[in-house]
Amino acid sequence: ERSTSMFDFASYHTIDEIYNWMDTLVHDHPSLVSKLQIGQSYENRPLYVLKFSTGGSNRPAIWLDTGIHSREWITQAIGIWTANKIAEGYGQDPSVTAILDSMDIFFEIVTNPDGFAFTHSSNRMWRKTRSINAGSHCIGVDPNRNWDAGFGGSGSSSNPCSETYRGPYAHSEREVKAIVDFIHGHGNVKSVISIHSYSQMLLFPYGYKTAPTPDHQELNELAKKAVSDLAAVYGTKYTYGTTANTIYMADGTTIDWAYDNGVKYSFTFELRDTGRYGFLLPSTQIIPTATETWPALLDIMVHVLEH
Ligand code: ING
Ligand code: ZN
Repeated sequence: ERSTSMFDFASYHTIDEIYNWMDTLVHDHPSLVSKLQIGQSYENRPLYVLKFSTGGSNRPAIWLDTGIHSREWITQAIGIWTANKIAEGYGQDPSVTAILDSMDIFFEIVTNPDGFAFTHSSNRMWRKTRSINAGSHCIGVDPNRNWDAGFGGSGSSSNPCSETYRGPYAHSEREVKAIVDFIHGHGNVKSVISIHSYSQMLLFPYGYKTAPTPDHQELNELAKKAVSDLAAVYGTKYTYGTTANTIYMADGTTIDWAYDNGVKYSFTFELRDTGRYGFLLPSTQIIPTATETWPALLDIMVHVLEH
């Protein structure tokens, strides 16, 4: 019989396995977890979001996404582990219980399904979407340069063959537009946590300019606490700060769009490692990475709850 207790969290999985697992999670936690479809990918795959809610109507919400860059396999993998941890934590873990007693969590695990399928079938290192670019033989748009936040600046490319191609216009990618429409339609999203790999960093706005946000001090303090609690688990060291100052200038990113659209607590994790394995992180590191990231995620979610 189907049960999440039978699922192998310590392995990497295909999209079919992950989509089946989502149904199992909903089946095992019917009063807490439901599955929404927020749109379709370029190749017409469903864009699924897990909703964790104990009731109310349009409660303040936290948005989490993993796998917007398809080759960052550790992110979808910890997405599965983390979604299970949330589902099993309600009524058991005091922080999870407090969060879900007054807020909802939305979790998109396979945020770029076409790219993810392609990393399994053809090219393990595929990052972008799989949309056809008019007038070019190169495929795909960088879905973390496609958002309407400083779109078209120097931290992205106008060349369709580039890994950071921004696309023909902001929100040209269905996978991005679906999230934009969802967050705008919801209207009460307080936090966006967009999970990438690799580099071991915790980033917050801005990436399209060097000016600090009005909330810089609060976001910086929260990031400092989160990386400290992450390091306390196995000693994994993260740097933290604004995208522009910590990694590089990048425009059209998820978290800058979220912040400029009223979502104060907007963060990106860059998970393990720092380059030894890079995107090809061994599956033996899935559970350790998920385990150490969890207290950092909880720090952010609890802070959102208390503010
Ligand atoms: N790195 C991110 C990228 O899109 C990033 C870094 C994250 C920039 C969030 C801006 C905002 O380039 C990877 N590895 O994808
Ligand atoms: Zn990425």
